[in-house]
Amino acid sequence: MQAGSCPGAFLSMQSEAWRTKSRFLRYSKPFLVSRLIAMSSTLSPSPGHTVVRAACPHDCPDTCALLVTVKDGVATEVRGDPEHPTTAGVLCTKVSRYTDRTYHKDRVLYPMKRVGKKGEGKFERISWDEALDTVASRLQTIAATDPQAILPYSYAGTMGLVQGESMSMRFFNRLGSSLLERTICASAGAAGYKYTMGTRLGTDTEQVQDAKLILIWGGNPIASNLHFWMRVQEAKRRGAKLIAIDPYRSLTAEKCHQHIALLPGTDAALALGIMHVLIAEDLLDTDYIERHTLGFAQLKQRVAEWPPQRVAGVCGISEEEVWQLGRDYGTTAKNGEATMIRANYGLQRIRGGGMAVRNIACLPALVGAWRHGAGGVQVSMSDAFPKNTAALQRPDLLTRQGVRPRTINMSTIGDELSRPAAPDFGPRIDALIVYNANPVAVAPESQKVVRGFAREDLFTVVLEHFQTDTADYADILLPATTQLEHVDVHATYGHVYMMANNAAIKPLGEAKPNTEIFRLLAARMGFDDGCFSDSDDQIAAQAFDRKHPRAADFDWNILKQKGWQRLNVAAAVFADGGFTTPSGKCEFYSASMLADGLDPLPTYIAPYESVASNPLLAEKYPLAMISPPARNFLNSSFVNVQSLRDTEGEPHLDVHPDDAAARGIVTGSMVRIFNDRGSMLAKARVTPRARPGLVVGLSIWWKKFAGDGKNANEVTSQRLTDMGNAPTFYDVLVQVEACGAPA
Ligand SMILES: Nc1nc2c(c(=O)[nH]1)N[C@H]1C(S)=C(S)[C@@H](COP(=O)(O)OP(=O)(O)OC[C@H]3O[C@@H](n4cnc5c(=O)[nH]c(N)nc54)[C@H](O)[C@@H]3O)O[C@H]1N2
Ligand SMILES: Nc1nc2c(c(=O)[nH]1)N[C@H]1C(S)=C(S)[C@@H](COP(=O)(O)OP(=O)(O)OC[C@H]3O[C@@H](n4cnc5c(=O)[nH]c(N)nc54)[C@H](O)[C@@H]3O)O[C@H]1N2
Ligand code: SF4
Ligand SMILES: [Mo]
Repeated sequence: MQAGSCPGAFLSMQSEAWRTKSRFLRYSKPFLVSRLIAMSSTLSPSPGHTVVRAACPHDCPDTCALLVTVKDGVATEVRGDPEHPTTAGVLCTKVSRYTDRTYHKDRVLYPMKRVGKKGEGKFERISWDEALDTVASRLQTIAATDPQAILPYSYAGTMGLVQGESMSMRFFNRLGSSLLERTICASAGAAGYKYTMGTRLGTDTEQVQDAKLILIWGGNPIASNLHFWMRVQEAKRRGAKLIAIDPYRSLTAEKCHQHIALLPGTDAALALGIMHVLIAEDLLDTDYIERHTLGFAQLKQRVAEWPPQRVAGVCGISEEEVWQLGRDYGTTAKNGEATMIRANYGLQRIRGGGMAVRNIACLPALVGAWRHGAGGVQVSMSDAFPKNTAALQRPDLLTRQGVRPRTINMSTIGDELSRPAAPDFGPRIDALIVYNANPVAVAPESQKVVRGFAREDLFTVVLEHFQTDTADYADILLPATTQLEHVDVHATYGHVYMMANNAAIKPLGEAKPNTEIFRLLAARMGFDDGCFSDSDDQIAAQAFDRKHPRAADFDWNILKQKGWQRLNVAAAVFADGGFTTPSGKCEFYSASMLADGLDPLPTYIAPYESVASNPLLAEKYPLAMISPPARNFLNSSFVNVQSLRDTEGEPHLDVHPDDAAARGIVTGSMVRIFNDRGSMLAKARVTPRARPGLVVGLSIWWKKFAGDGKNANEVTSQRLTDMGNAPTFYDVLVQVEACGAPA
C-alpha cells in the first residue's frame, strides 16, 4: 500500500471548511474556547501542504482522530481532529510528538541478522530476500515435525485491525502453529464484566459531562484516558462530584474532590460495602432491579455479610468512607441524577481482578443508573464493534486441517519458554515470532522471560520499529512501518467510532507493514490461498460485519475519506435492560460462573500477596508494589523518545514518609526493591502520594534505559487472576532498602 493511493483522504488545507457545529453549543464556555483554539491552527494553512486523515494506533481507549500534515512527502505535524467528538482537537503529549518517533534516528529500517550473543543487540544488515528465506526455511523445518513448536507473540503495539491480527493470523492459522491467548491487559475484567453484563459495552464517553457523580475507580485518566478526563472536567464545571478510588494519589486522584486510598486488590470488598449501604438505606431502584436483573434476593443475603466495618478493615480505609461512598452513590441516583463509574485496569491486575470488575458492574443496576445516558459504568466499549474476525483472521484455515493446536498464555511466557516437550504440553517452543509487543520489558517475572529468550536453541524473529529489549534477542529483526506509513482501520475500547488510518508518507528505508511481511512469508512457505494476496485496503474493507445493524453503513471507501464514523449504537444502551447474558438480565447471580467453578455471587478474593492474606511472606516483604503507566510512556512505547524520557527522568519509586523513615530513605536515595523473584534499583521520592504500606514505580521502562538494566517486571509474578487468565502485575510484595546516598 503506497501513500497517495487514496486521494479522497488528502484534504487541501485551503478547501477544508471548518464549521462550528451546533453540537459545540452543548459545551460550556471554557470547553468551547479550548476547542476553538485547537481549531484555529487550521485556519492559516501554508501552501503546498496536504493533510491526511489518520488514527492513533496506540493501546489507549481514546483512539484519536489524527490530521497529519505532509509536505514534500515528509510528515511535519500530527494534530487531533477538532471535529471528532471525543478527540476534540486535542492529543496527548506523546502522540503530538509522533513525528519524533517515526523519524527517530534509531528506527530499524533494514532487515538484520544477529551477529552477537542473544541479548547483546549486535546485528548486521541483510537483504529482505535473505531475511525471508532464512525465516521461511527455519519455520518449514520446525513445522515438518510439529508446527505447534512455533508460537506467535503479539499484542497491541498497534490496535489496527489490519496491522494487528489479520494477515498474521491467516499465516499462523494456515501454518497450524500454537495459538496465543492474549491476556496481558484486559482479560480478567472482560470476563467479570461479561458474566454480569453479557457484553463489553457501557456508558458512552460522549455523555459523561452530564453525570453528577463520577467514580474514577482504578484508573488514572489524565495519563491514560485523556479524552474521558476532558469530559469529566466539563462535568465538574457543571457541578459533578468526582471521587477517585486508588491506593495512589495519582495525577487524577489529586484533582478529584475526594480520594479513597484503599489497599491494592481490595476493590471487590469496597463494592460489596457500597451494595450493603444501598440496601441498608433503601437507596435502590426496585423497578429496575425487578425488570432487568437476576438474583437480587441471593445478592442481598451475600451483601449482608459485608457491613461497612468489615469492608473498612479489608480495604484499609475508614468505616465512614464506606458509608459516605454508598450514600453519595445511592442518593445521587435517587435524586434522578446520573452516577457514572469509570472502572479501569488498575484494579484488574490482582488475583481477584475479575471479581472486582464484576462487583462494580452490579452497582449501576442496583440504583438504575443505566436509565441515564451519562449513568452506568464503563470498563471497555470493545464489544460495540461487530468485528468480522472470521474474515480478518480466517480461522477456517485452521479448522480445515482438522486439528486444533494448543493454546499458550502470553502472560506466562517466562515459564512456557523453559518447558521441555511433554505429553500434557506438546513440543518445546522452538520458534517465536514477535510483533506489536515487547515481552522482555512488559511480561511478568522478567528473569524467567529473559532466560527463555536467551535460549540458544530458540529461533526468534522480531518485527519492530526499534531495537527494543525484546529485539536484542532476535535472530532476525525485521523493520516494520509505523502508522504514518501504512493503512489501517480501527475499533476502539473507549468510544464508538470506526476509525480509518490512511498512509501519510511512504515507508522509511526498507520498512514494510506487518501484513506485507506475513504476505511475503506466506508466499515463501507455499501458502497459496487467495486470502494471502489481499491488499491492505481489501483487508480493511472486511473489518466490520455489515450484516450487523451497528455497522450496516460501514463502507471502507467512504470511511477512509471521512476518517471516522459512529456506529449505530444508542447513547443509553441499557436504559431498558437488553443485557446479553444467558438470562437477558444483569446477573447478580451467574449460573455461568458456577458452571465455571466460580462463586456465582459477588464476593471478595484476597490478593496472593498482601499483609493480610500472606502474613508469612509479608514478614520478609512488607510493602505492596504497583507499577502503573507513566504519563509520558505508552506501556514501553515512547521510552526511547528522548524528550518524553527526559520528562520522566529515570526510574523512580514513590514511598510513603513513614515507610521511608523506617528505612532511612530520603528523596533522592537510590533504593533496591526486591523479593524472591528479583530486584531492581530506582531513585526514591518520599511522598504521601503512596499510601502507607505501598510503593509505586511508574512504568514501563525499557531495561536498557535503566541504570541497572532492569524494570518493575523483575519483581512481578506469573500468577494469574481469578478469571480470564490475566497477569497480576499489581499483586506483589517487596522489601525496599536504601543503597546509596542521595545524588
Ligand atoms: N500515558 C499512558 N496511557 C496509557 C497507557 C500507558 O502506558 N501510558 N497504557 C494503556 C493501556 S495498555 C492500558 S491497559 C490503560 C490503563 O489505564 P488505567 O487503568 O487508567 O491505567 P493506569 O493509569 O495505570 O491507572 C491505574 C491506576 O490504578 C491504580 N491501582 C493500582 N492498583 C489498584 C487497585 O488494586 N485498586 C484500585 N482501585 N486502583 C489501583 C494505580 O495506582 C493507577 O493510578 O491505559 C492505556 N493508556
Ligand atoms: N509492570 C507492569 N507491566 C505491565 C503493565 C503494567 O502496568 N505494569 N501493563 C501491561 C499492559 S496493560 C499491557 S497492554 C502490556 C503492553 O505490552 P505491549 O503490547 O508489548 O506494549 P508495548 O510495550 O508498547 O510494546 C509494543 C511494541 O510494538 C511495537 N509496534 C507498534 N506498532 C507496530 C507495528 O505496526 N508493527 C510492529 N511490528 N511493531 C509495532 C512498538 O514499537 C513497541 O515496541 O504491558 C503489560 N505489562
Ligand atoms: S495515545 Fe491515546 S490520547 Fe494519545 S493520541 Fe493516542 S489515542 Fe489519543
Ligand atoms: Mo493494557
